[in-house]
Amino acid sequence: GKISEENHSLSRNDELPQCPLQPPNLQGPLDISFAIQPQTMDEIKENNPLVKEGGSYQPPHCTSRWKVAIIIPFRKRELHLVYFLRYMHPILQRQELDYRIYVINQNGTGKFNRAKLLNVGFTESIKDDDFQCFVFHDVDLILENDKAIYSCPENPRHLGVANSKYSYHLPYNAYFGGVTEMTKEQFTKVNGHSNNYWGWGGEDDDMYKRIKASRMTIIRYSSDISRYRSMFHKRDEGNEDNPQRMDLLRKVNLAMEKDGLNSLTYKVIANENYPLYTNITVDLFGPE
Ligand code: UDH
Repeated sequence: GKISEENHSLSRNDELPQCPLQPPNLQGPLDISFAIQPQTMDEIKENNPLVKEGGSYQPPHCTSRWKVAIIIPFRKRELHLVYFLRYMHPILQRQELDYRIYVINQNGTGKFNRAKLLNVGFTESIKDDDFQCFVFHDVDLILENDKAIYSCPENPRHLGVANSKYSYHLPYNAYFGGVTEMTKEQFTKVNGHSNNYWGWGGEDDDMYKRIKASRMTIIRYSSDISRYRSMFHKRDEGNEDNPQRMDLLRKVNLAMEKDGLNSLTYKVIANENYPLYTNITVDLFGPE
């Protein structure tokens, strides 16, 4: 029955030693190219035999120190997702994480809402498992150095420090975009992301303000390891500049208590375990 199965996996886990603080198989700087042919999902699966249905992994020889949900906001970026899975699965395994990849796919053609998708990913993933921390990860960014470990941080961590799109420089000091990581406690303390940013821009600055208003500091790895290569894309349909973002940003400190995880409404259209990731297609109830 179910109970004895659970007991079995628990006792097996208990016998494994904790993974070392420094994973032994990290490679450092990585060769990332988008010029090479994309692989098929079947090929990527073959190259990652230990990844389980739904896109999860646990190190076979040790108990991971960190249980991490990777949350990807998504709509119509299939090719980016192929490269993401191809490059990121091996990196996350070398980092000896206990992880699962969630693709949160916005249904329909209405205005895109990146931050609300991230809130959905958080809310849905904690129904599956006891994740300790959450990496909010754009699909078009690939880590170029596996020493930037996606470990659960003691303070909210900005990972998208050096991005090829910005000539590997932080565009501004208060930048909190691209890839970020927060523990469950940190994320719930700020009431998650805002749900009100429809279209492009501002939602990452909003989160920066929430963190500051909650008296937390932001940490970063150095730019030589927290490096990302970004995949080229044209402006997406349905993600035009949001003209309201400046107004919204002025009111973060007042609004954050009522706008976030505690006001999140959505409808799950599909929740599917694919071989390399969990796909959650969601209706966000957009303004149009
Ligand atoms: N995303 C999708 N589909 C979309 C839009 C966004 O999957 O249609 C996701 C994807 O994970 C992407 C992330 O949301 O990596 C952020 O996308 P973005 O297009 O908002 O951000 P990016 O910085 O592009 O990649 C900016 C477009 C040009 C900006 C010009 C500013 N004036």
